[in-house]
Amino acid sequence: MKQISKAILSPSIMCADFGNLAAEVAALDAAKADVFHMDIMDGEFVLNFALSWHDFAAVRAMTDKPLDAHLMVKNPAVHLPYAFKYRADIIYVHYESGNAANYLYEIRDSGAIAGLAVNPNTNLADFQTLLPLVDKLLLMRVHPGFAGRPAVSEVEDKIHQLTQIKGRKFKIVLDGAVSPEAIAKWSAKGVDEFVLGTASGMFGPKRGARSYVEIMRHLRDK
Ligand code: S6P
Ligand code: MG
Repeated sequence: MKQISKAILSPSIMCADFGNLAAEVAALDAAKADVFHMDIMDGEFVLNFALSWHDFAAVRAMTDKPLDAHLMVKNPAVHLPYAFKYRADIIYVHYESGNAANYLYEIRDSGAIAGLAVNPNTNLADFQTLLPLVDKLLLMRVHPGFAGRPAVSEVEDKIHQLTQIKGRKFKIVLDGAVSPEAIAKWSAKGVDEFVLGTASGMFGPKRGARSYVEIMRHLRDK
């Protein structure tokens, strides 16, 4: 069995067609998306606004699949009550937002899966002591804020180092510029989950006329 068949594939909903959101969520659900990746931004941590909690609540009502909340925000304390209220299954706080240990404890206490997200320029040595508090580690392969950005090549070393940790208890998730080739390469090396945006062909011009079922099958066949 190929490694990729075990990978968790998580479409990034900020890339979906918001004019047809209910149909998009239903089609992704039917295509066997594992997790719906929800990018929450505040316009300060990153210079963009993707999804709001209003959007999150709407998607929550449309599917029983797990939803994550990737908090690209300056002050997670303001946002965590919403993540709990709208039953985010997985909650990622950024290391760069500060106070990550406190937030990770709070997320675990709530019963949600505790995720830490790290930007491309953040080194493993900076967040290593937090790893025992982490269920999922999301590595940004692009500078966060927008879809369609190029991969930062220096991140590859960090991914490699993390996949080499013996007895690792947390899952590794890649977000940003996740191409079919990146999925094939890194799933074989032990990366557990991939966020699907434009580089995967799930959304945007690379998609062409393909259905989500076809794309998901193509990515799982890699
Ligand atoms: C970006 C955000 C991501 C994007 C995804 C887009 O800041 O966290 O989840 O939605 O990376 O993917 P791509 O392939 O267009 O970079
Ligand atoms: Mg994201």
